[in-house]
Amino acid sequence: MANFEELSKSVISGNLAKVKKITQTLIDEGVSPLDIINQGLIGGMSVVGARFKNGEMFVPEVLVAARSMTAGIELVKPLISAENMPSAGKVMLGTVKGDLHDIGKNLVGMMLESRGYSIINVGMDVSPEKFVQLLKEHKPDVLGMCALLTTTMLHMKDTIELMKEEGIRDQVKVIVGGAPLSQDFADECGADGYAQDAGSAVDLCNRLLA
Ligand code: B1M
Repeated sequence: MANFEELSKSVISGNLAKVKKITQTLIDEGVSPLDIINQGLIGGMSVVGARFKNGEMFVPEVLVAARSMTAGIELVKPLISAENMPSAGKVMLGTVKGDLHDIGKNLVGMMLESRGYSIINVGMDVSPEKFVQLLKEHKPDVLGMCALLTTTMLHMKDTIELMKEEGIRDQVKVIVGGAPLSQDFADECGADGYAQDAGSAVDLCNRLLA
């Protein structure tokens, strides 16, 4: 019988084949997809984060771990999306200029998708100009910006300012998220809301679009 600890350890060691195997076993055993993500896959990635911070793991190892976590998420994703939820709105998600972290953003997208939102994922390293162009093109109900670096989170404010200049700020709700952010920062940069994690991002979108 597979367990979350074994799954977390496989994420930490970047053992993609084992992550897939254990994830599939957990699915077959009827374990909740959200528990597999939160307790197994993200649990492992949190340890990777701590070790990376302490200099016990390095970028290539972190990347391999991140890839294995994503492979596990890909297996679980169809099960979450299959939940019978009504269509809720269109959300555009992107990581801000200069920032190449996309795991959390993709997770947010997946959670939103599972709750019936349609997602336009515009990727990483998205400049304010590009965001504005894409907003005009796709006209989403919500723009969700993500940043994982204290240096890049400042581009959220730049993007919102440019949206104002271009006269499109009132046409879309703006939410922000990412590990270094806070509600205070979100207020300061003029966002409509801040979500600490993927589950809260769903609640926030539900509230903003109610
Ligand atoms: Co980077 N990195 N990284 N990294 N990396 C961090 C963020 C860091 C905290 C590590 C550390 O030092 N402890 C640190 C940032 C320090 C800071 O600014 N305060 C850091 C650094 C310094 C760097 C580099 C500069 C390292 C270097 O090159 N010297 C470099 C920068 C590259 C760049 O972006 N220009 C870099 C590179 C990388 C990799 C490419 C190797 C890789 C990213 C791979 C990828 O994303 N495809 C990577 C990783 C994996 C991490 C850590 C280890 C893990 C991040 C992650 O994916 N977490 C991270 C350390 C850590 O977080 N402990 C670290 C799992 C993910 C599920 O969580 O993204 O927080 P998170 O998302 C959560 C919430 O924040 C929230 O919901 C998610 C799920 O609950 N959320 C939102 C996220 N986005 C949201 C959006 C929303 C709402 C909620 O609405 C729109």
